[in-house]
Amino acid sequence: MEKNWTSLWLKYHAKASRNNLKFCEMVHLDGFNERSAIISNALEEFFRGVNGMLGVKPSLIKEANIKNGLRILRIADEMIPDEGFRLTAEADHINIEASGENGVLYGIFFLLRQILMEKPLDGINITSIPDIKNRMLNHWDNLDGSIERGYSGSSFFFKENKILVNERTKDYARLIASIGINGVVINNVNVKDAATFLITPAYFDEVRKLKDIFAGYGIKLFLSLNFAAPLELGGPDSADPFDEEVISWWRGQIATVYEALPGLGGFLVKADSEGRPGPFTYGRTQADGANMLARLLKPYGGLVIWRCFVYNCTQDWRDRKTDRARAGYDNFIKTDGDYLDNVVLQIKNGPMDFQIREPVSPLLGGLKETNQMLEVQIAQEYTGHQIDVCYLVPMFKEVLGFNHQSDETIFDVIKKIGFCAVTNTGNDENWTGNDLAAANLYGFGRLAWSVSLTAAEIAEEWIKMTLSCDEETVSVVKKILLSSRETYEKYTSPLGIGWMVTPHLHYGPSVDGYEYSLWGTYHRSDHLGIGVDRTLNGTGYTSQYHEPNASLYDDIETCPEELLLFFHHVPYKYVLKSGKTLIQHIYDTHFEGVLEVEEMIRAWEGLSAKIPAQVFKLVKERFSLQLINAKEWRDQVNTYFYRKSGIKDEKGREIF
Ligand code: GCW
Repeated sequence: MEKNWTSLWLKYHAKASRNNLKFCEMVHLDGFNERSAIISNALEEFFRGVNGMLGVKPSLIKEANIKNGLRILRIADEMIPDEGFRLTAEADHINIEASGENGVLYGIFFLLRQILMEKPLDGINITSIPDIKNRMLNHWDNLDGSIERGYSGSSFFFKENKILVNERTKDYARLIASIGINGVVINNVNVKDAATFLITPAYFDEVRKLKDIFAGYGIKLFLSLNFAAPLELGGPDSADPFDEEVISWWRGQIATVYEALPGLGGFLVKADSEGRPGPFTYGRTQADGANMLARLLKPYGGLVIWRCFVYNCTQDWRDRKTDRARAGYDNFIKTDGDYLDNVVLQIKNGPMDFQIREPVSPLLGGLKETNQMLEVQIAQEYTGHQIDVCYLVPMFKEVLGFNHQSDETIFDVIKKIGFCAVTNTGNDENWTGNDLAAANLYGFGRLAWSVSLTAAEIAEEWIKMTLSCDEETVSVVKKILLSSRETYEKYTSPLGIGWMVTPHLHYGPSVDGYEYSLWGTYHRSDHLGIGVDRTLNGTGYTSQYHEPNASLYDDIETCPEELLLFFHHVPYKYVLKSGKTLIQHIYDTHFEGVLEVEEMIRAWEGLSAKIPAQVFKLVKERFSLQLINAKEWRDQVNTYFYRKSGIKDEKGREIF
């Protein structure tokens, strides 16, 4: 198969600096087996990397007394847990110490990263242990090859209801292992049609191949499950988790699955959500549904990851009391403590749905006795479809660092369980549609490994590995990435209100696109003001937070301004802390957003001689689409609010 995909940040091209050569000429293994899958992959990676970058072909030697090389040794896990590693440089060699094979793999990737970034290995002395236990990617890939909310081509896992296993699969495993990912769900959470059959022998052989490839890189494979599978696979005519026939059907099914696929991580389940069936259909709780599966998975060490994206998607827009933002909390809080220990609740970062600005979901950490995993989306469904640049690491850091209750952050809530992202990959040559969108994939993995890394540090690593270590390139691209989220926010929906997007597609503006819909996604603008009243006088959503956040959000004067319209219905003439009225703020930010995109484009163009030609061209093309999008947003939003409010722009700019 001809390789028509890039190597992203694992770009083992010749590097000028050969200072590191003295550490790369030989390898000695102590306490690890060179033939085990993970170790042999780790060695292969090291050989490939240093061969490409430094032109050396290291040999594996038996004698412990090595010179000019790498000594890999096993230590007790009280010193460094399974996935961690310690790296120390001595005069003529480097030690990688780890208690488990994964640690070795991650240690090697760390070394290669240093070389890629042209950093000397001399004097290195670091211990690295992942901050979060499960670091996962969720693919929304369908078996026909399409990808729900995918903007990077088609699936590289599925095509025409068949599973693809090829060299690209292995390269993908290498890429995500290199950033510390240790779990992957390969199919869409909306499990329909052929995907329901992934848990039947029809697919076992191919799923096993995928599972084994990933296992060789320390990654567990998971499948999304159809809760209504019994009905669709010829089992009982019900999916009621209390029905004995249903339970015994699942018992048999799960036994078959684990016999064929030992070591499978478990299942991800979207139930009672957006038309997917679930326990509510039978008058049971979410815990009843999750526990039924968890009990059966327990003997195999499998996890049930249960999504909390459960809300009424057939709402009446006239109804001002029902509030979609409340739904996750209202549906799950009552079940806190009811879940078996191999159940994990997977909760989106915000209470709505991956908007450019949302408060942190009050369910995260609102639950006290339940395993929780944070879900974010790097597929930019509402944040520019990988056409518009939108580096999301700053947002993820805000969420993890959110002080949700005295001295407890979201990171504290999830660190022992997990962090996952809906991924942005597809079979495009560059994997992520826009080359710059790969910074989100890279960034998610690195952040999940080490939450104290700053968004700037992560961006810099990615740029150096992927584009170039040239100072100007690093500084210009870093600036573009770091300002991109705010820029996107400026030209799209203001102050946390969200939505206003083209229905279904979710790219481009349509201010009233969802205003009179069933989806619970309203901005409630009238001639006096804009925003949803979620205070105690409104939908009462603010009461789902702990103090001090509950009061902070409830009071318009203390509510963080970037979330003002999420929590309050605010008059156009309300004066913000900047001294500007709300309406003027809307106009100003929308004009600024477009100017900032123009500025980014100029900055990118200045790098034409320094960026690989194809990347330069493709990103430039995306930027021109982003500019069109930004102008459309600016003009539609400004015009809409000018017409609603009748208030003119103080600066007299063109509004239609
Ligand atoms: O926002 C919605 C998306 C759906 C997605 C759903 C979910 C997979 O528009 O496409 O379905 O979220 O998260 O389940």
